[in-house]
Amino acid sequence: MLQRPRPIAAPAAVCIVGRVLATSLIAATVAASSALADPSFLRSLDFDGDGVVLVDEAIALRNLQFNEIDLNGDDKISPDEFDASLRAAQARYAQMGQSYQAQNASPGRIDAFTFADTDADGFISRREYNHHSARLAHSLDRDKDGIISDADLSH
Ligand SMILES: [Ca+2]
Ligand SMILES: [Ca+2]
Ligand SMILES: [Ca+2]
Repeated sequence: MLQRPRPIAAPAAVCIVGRVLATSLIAATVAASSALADPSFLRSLDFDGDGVVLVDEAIALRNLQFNEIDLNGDDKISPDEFDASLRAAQARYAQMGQSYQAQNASPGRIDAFTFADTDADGFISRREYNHHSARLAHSLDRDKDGIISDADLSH
């Protein structure tokens, strides 16, 4: 059962995050996309708080997250590093009073990892990660106008 986060008296950007999270869960890619769905990440993009984020900016900034997830710097994300990034995301959501449903079931992690590991070698390479960033950001931009807006996420 999907349960949408319900921020109370939240600014527009935070409401967007709730819908991004719900959308991502439906797509079953939320775990691999945790950096993009990260509330602070989206807020950092949405400077004027109008709920609009450029697709290209979302891709570029999510790509930068690779270096944070790749803890040992071998230019690929192992399952352990992936799990660590999920735990960090969960902690950030908890700070905001939101739950991170993808954490509730480990099969969700496995699915998301497998989804991003397109050559199935057991690691998410930088190339695979960047490819997934683009795929995710473009999937959120439903009307394909190059921005992820409130309208894209409201249906
Ligand atoms: Ca690594
Ligand atoms: Ca791989
Ligand atoms: Ca759009």
